[in-house]
This record gives sequence, C-alpha cells and structure tokens, in this order.
Amino acid sequence: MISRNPRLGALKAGYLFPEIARRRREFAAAYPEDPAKPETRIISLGVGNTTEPILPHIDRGLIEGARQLGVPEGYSGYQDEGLLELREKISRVFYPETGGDPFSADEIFISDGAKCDIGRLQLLFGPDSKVAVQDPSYPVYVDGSVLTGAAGPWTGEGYGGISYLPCTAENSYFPDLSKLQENSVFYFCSPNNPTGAVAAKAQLEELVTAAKKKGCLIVFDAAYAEYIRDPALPKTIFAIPGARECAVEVNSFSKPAGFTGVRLGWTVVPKELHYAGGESINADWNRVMGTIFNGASNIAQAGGLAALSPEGLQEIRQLCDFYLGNAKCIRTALEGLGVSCVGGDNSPYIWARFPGRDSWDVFAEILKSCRVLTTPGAGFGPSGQSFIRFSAFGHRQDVEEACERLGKLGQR
Ligand code: PL4
Repeated sequence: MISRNPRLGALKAGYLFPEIARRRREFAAAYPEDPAKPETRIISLGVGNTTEPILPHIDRGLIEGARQLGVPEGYSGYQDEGLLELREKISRVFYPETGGDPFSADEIFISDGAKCDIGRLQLLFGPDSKVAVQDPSYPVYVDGSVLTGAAGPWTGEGYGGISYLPCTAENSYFPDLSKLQENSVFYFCSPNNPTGAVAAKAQLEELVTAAKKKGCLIVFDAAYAEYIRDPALPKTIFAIPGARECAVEVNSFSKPAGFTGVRLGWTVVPKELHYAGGESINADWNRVMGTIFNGASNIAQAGGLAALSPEGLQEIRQLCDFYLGNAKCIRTALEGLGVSCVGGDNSPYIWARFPGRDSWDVFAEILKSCRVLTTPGAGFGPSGQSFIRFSAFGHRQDVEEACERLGKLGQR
C-alpha cells in the first residue's frame, strides 16, 4: 500500500467552501425547499461565485476563439507561456501606474486562475519558508502552506509556522507591520477577501518599505482590483515604487469578466526578484510553470483579449458596477438593522460584525431564519470570529429578496 502524504492529515477540517455547501445540503435535507413557497428557497450570498452572463463583446471573443480552432488557418495547440499579445496587453492595460516602465511579456505568466497560481507559487518557497497572512484571509494561503509543509503544526487556534497578522476594526483592517517577521512570504489581498477593505496608497508604501527592510516577499492578490472605484486607491502593488524588488502579483479574469468557469488569470513576476542565494525568482517560476502547467485554454485567452479591448473594458466596468450595486443593497440593509459593516464600496464583499457571537452560530441563524446562505468569518482565520461575510455575487432580484429577508434578524 502507498502511504499518504502526512501534510494532508495536517489540514484542519474541510476546505471552507465545500464545508459551507455541505452545511447547506444538511440544512436543506432537514428543512426542504417547497417549490410552492418561494420564501423557502435558499438564496446564496455565500461563495463569491459570479452569476451574470458574460457580456456580448467578451462572449463573442470566446466564440470566435472556439471557431478558430475548427479551421486549419486558425487552429493552435499548446501555448505554454500564453499568447504574447495577451501578455503585452495585460502589461499595457493593468500596469500603467508603474512609472512608465511596463513589464516585459516574460514577466507576465498567463494561467488558469489566481487560486491555481497561488498553489503553484507555494512550490517556490518550500517547507522551511516563513509564512505570514492577513488575519482573516482567503483560505488558500494557509491551506496551501499546510500542503507544502510550511505551515507547521496546528496549535488549536492556527498553525505554528504561520504569522497571523490581525486585520480588525481596531486597526482599520490594515495589519501592524512591526509584527511581520523577517524573511517571510506575506500573502496580502487588496481589495480584501473577506473584509472588503482596500489598502490606501500610503499603507501599500508602508508595506513595500517593510517588506524590503525585512527581506520579505509579498504575494499580492489583486483578484478584485477592478472593483475599486475610488481613484485614490491603487489597483496594483506595482503602483508603489520599489514593489518590483519585493512583490509578485496574482490576478484573474474571474471576477471582473465573469470567467470563474472559463478560467483565466495571470501572475506578474518581476525580473528584479531574487532569493537570498541570488537565484532569479522569475526563472524559477518559469521552470515551475513549464513543469506542471500546460498553458491556459486558447479559447479563454481569446476571451481575455476581447476583454482587454475598449469595448471589453467597458463591459468589465459594467459587470463590476452591477455587483457593486448588489453590495450597496446588502450593506444598506444590514446597516438599517444596526449591524456594523465594512466593504462593499470598492469590493464585492461586506464584512458584518455580530459582537460577542460565534460566527458559525450566526451563519446557522441567518440560514434558518432568513434562508440566506453566508460565509462565517471564523472560516477565514481567528480574527474572523464574530463576523459574517456577505458576497455581492447574485442576481439582483435574489439579492433584493435576501435583503428583505434579513429584516427577520430584527433590530440590533
Ligand atoms: C470558491 C482573493 C471566492 N472554489 O477564480 P480564480 O482562481 O482566478 O480566483 C480565486 C480567488 C483568488 N483570490 C481571491 C479570491 O477570493 C478568489 C475566489 N474566492 C470566495 O468566495 O472567496 C471563491 C471561492 C472557489 C475557491 O476556493 O477559490
């Protein structure tokens, strides 16, 4: 018999989102939906999964990409590194803030999504690396570190090898960087999942300064950058001078273009980045991608190119505006009940505080009394306790109905 990788046994509980789906199924089995009673239908404001159709110009790009594969002059096979045109376009469209010094195509790696890249990036650092996360954070940073062996043993509250840097109302959801340990890989997400907070320029400057001083590498997750509406808030870590020497950035077409099922993302790995021993991180990332990844779908890349045309960018804005409209409904409804919230203005997540309550209990209460599915804050880390994350991804009618039902939670 083969033996199991012991790191799989080190993972605590199930991955958060399947666990929520399991609890939903369990609840629906106990309290079935009745098609004759629409009020019994469960509405999901839980997982951050897009719901609206891909907009026409981008959709036509996908269709044309598929059509090209069916004719000899358009057919293409493996495209390991990603279309050159797409990499150049990403550099021009998303990184104009980099002081007139755009990224070269070989610093931009096309992939099947940000989550997959985060998992693969963790292979660069190995089991002896030090890991730091914002607490709360997207679970992949921690769970992926458990799989590489970098997370250390479970201590009851968290993993011993991970520094959890609290992001709470008390520090306006920006961590105390004096607690960042030297030589750590620091996963930083802005706009943040789950808090919805967006780091200001001065905060990102502080982050880059701290990372450079302490020899840390920032893995900057910008998956929600296109939701930023305040022009003063940076959409990329590379808007900050010096970031090229201390940061990689993962990003995705999932949330701006509705590509959660299409699968297309990218990672920027500047050539300035080196390990302590002087080796190039860009060269290693190229090696990892070449070894265990075989390129993003040609069809998805055709869709990505369409998304970066002027019409596509307009559609991206339109789609994000739609979900931001949902976010506004949710936040207004919660605040109307006296629930204190952050997020939802430059991000699709609302982070709602239920002081003194266990977040899994509040999750169960909202599910039972309102038949609305949410995500309990504790699933994102110890500092998420007593919070609930509301996702703004949903059909407008469902979101409005969910907001109405939330009234059953009563005045707080
Ligand atoms: C459920 C901060 C959602 N099964 O689609 P990708 O891989 O390009 O991007 C995934 C991603 C990357 N970075 C951040 C994210 O929040 C997400 C998606 N997160 C959520 O509800 O938190 C979807 C989760 C999905 C998953 O596990 O990622």
